[in-house]
Formats: sequence, C-alpha cells, structure tokens
Amino acid sequence: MPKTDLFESPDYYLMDELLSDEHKLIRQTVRDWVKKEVSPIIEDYAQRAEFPKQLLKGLAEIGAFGPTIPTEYGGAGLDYTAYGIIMQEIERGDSGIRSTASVQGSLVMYPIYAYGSEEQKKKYLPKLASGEMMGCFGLTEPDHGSNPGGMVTNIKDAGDHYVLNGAKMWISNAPFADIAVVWAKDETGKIKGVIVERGMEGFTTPETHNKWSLRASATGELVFDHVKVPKENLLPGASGLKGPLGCLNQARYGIAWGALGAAMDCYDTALRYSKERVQFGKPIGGFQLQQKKLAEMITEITKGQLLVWRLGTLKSENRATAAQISMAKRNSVEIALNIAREARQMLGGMGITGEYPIMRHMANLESVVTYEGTHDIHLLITGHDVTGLDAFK
Ligand code: TGC
Ligand code: FAD
Repeated sequence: MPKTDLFESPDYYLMDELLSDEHKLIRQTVRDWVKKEVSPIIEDYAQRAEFPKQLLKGLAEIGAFGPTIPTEYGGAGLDYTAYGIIMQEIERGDSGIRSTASVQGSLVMYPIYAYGSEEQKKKYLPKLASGEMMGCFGLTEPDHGSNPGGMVTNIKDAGDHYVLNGAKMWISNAPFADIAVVWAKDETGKIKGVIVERGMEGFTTPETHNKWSLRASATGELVFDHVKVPKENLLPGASGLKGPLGCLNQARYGIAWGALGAAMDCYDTALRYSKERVQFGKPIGGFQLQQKKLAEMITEITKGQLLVWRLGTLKSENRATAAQISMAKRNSVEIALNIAREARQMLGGMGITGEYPIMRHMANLESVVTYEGTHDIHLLITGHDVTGLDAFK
C-alpha cells in the first residue's frame, strides 16, 4: 500500500552549516527522487524479492552512477562529500538500491577509470554512467570471502585472448549485468582484472534465491567455463590484490554514509511513532525507557554524521586512508543495526510489518555488515593499523 514518505533528516549538531549549497541541493534532489520513486514501491518489491529495474534510469539521472567520475567520461565530477550524500539518501530508501549504485559507480566504473586503458574508458564509462549498460564486480568466491587473496579463478594466456575459468559467488547485480569486472590470477599467481561481457561463450550468471536480506537487490553467481576473453579486456593498470581492494575503498566509503541513511530513517520513523502511539493514557514517547532509546539513537547518528563528514573532506583531498574508511564503514553499519533493532521494538507489533520500513532496513543491514569486509575484518584492519601487527593470519 503506497504511503506518503514524511522523512526529515535529523541535524542535531547543525551539520548543514558544514555543507555547501551544492551539497544541499544534491541532497534535496536525491531525497525528492527517493520519496517519489523508491518509497512507494520498495516494500512490495522487497516482499516479492524482485529488483525494481525501472529505477535504473532515475538513478542515472540523479547522478548515482559514478558521482566522482569526471564529466568527460559521463560521470558527475562531484566531490566525495556529494557522493556520500547521494549514498545516504538512496540507502535511506533501501540498502539494496544503494548497493546497485555502489557496485555500478565504485566497483565497475571506478576500476575502469582508475586501471583501464583510454579505449576502455571511452567504450564503457559513458554507457555505465547513463545506465544504458549495467555492471557487476566479481571478487568473492565460494571458498574465498574475507580472504580474497586465496582466489582460484584464473586466466591463462592463449595467444590472442585469455581463457578464464572459475566461479564467483554473492555478486550484486549479476543476474542482469551486461558486463562483469572479474578478478582472477594469471599463470604467475598475480591478481588481474578483466572485463567479461554477457554473451561470451561459457559465461553464466545464475541467480541466488531465498535471501532474507537485500530482497530488492539481485544477487547471483558468475560462472566461467573456458571463457575466451579478448586481450583488450584486461585492465592494464591493475596488478595484485591492491587492485580490487582499491575499489573496495570507494564502495566502503559510500556505505559509511549510506548506512547512516538507513539509521536516520529508522530513528525518524520511531520518533514520529512515539509521539502518536498512546498507551497508559499518554504517547509512548513520554516514557523514560522510550526516550532513552531515542536519545541514544540521535547521539550515535550525530557522532556518525561528524565522522563521515570529516572522512568526506579527507577523501576529497585524497588524504583518507583505507583504515580510516574501514573504521567509518564498521561504525556506521554497527550503529545502524543497533538503531534498527531498537526502533523496531519501539513500534511494538507494528514494527514487524511492511507498513513501516524498519524491519526491511534491519534485514538489509545484516548483509551490509557482512559485505565489503565483515564487521570483524574491519576491526582487524583498525587493529593492524594501530599496532602494526597483522592478526588476520
Ligand atoms: P594484504 O597483504 O594486507 O594486502 C595485499 C595488498 O593490498 C594492499 N591493500 C590495499 N590496497 C588498497 N586498499 C586497501 N583497502 C588495501 N588493503 C590492503 C596492501 O598494501 C598490499 O599491497 P602490496 O603492494 O604489498 O601487494 O592482504 P591480505 O591477503 O592479508 O588481506 C587483507 C584483508 C583481509 C584486509 C583484505 O583482503 C580484506 O579487506 N578482506 C575483506 C574482503 C572484502 O571486503 N570483500 C568484498 C567483496 S566485494 C563486495 O562485498 C561488494 S558488496 C557490494 C554491494 O552490493 O554494495
Ligand atoms: P567468511 O570470509 O567465510 O567469514 C565468515 C566469518 O568468519 C565472518 O564472521 C568473518 O568475520 C570471520 N572471519 C573470517 N576471517 C577471519 C579472521 N582472519 N579473523 C577473525 N574472523 C574472521 N562480493 C563480491 O565480490 N561482489 C559483490 O557484488 C558482492 N555482493 C554481495 C551481496 C550480498 C547480499 C552478500 C551477502 C555478499 C556480497 N559479496 C559480494 C560477498 C561479501 O563480500 C562476502 O560475503 C564477505 O566478504 C564475507 O565473505 P564470506 O561470506 O565468505 O564469509
């Protein structure tokens, strides 16, 4: 049942004063689009476990595909704060829709922009920016998730082409993507990136079903059975694990902002509900226990806003470290999950229904806390950064 989306973002520490007029305009544009196009339909699509493909055109129009990619390649040429704001507003609507944008911009366009040849940039980037072409990113394998360096997918030089074999798992956008940026080891064991196109013989993308999380996002496998990949599809500038990990920095940064959007939506919903729902003769928002939940939510959201705003400034100045990005991704997703769980309780029985967005956000965030590096992995990255000691192995 379509309902009016009344969302208002909390701004307890007057963070708006730190944003430019352009940032605020971008936020309003994306928020209006989410209210008009995403909120009325998303619950239905999530219940049906279907990706709303009709949103792709609108996502491209609001600049969600490659916001920081230069305009000469079809991107929006924006700074990282603007990119973060776009992700925040989209994930406020649904993490699955933000996933589609993250993958397209940070994990498909970014590697082509950062590691691709001029021909590859010209061939793919404008079409990816406009949504005419959609992409996916294949790093994770059935036996190599947190440890992508152990991957077994491989390319072998066969003269005028490479032969690609292996399989990737848990790949967002795979079922409908036109191209896949795939990470595979060459004969020397070096990790390389190749662009695989739908239609290449031996390449299939079976869909992953029965997810309780990110139900409005399409997830699948990438299977390569002696796929002939033309030599010109190799990304010349990427060699080693730092190639794919460099892309993850971009996407993790977007998630740090995005998860805060989901948290804000849960807080806003619970706050509104607490003023309207009457029990024992007064609004439940008047009880101390409910106020404790709301006060802690707004405190965590405000701390998170300050963290990502500062990170955005550092990232725009090319000074943000990978470890700083890990800290923000981990923090935002953790507080968003906690806020979603508390907000759900505040709505009582209504909290488990699709009448309100909270349970959907909560279920979505269970994927967000796992993908792009799990909660534990990001903690170990921080631990490594502050001690200099590697606790992964
Ligand atoms: P390690 O030896 O530490 O590093 C290998 C090389 O990579 C460099 N490096 C990085 N470079 C850029 N950015 C980073 N964040 C980097 N982290 C490491 C490093 O300097 C080294 O370079 P070099 O020149 O010495 O070779 O690697 P390790 O094998 O010990 O693994 C480290 C670990 C565990 C941190 C890393 O592998 C990791 O982050 N694991 C988590 C895997 C992950 O996040 N997978 C995400 C898959 S994609 C996804 O989930 C998309 S969801 C999309 C959506 O729907 O939104
Ligand atoms: P594992 O690596 O098996 O981890 C299992 C548990 O062990 C975790 O709790 C982990 O924290 C813990 N653990 C692992 N290593 C250590 C250690 N050294 N120390 C302590 N604890 C450890 N991948 C892509 O490449 N592209 C995508 O588009 C993509 N989209 C995704 C979409 C969804 C909906 C999901 C759920 C995943 C997606 N992924 C994608 C995969 C995602 O990145 C992986 O699931 C994630 O990196 C974790 O890998 P894993 O699932 O194999 O878990």
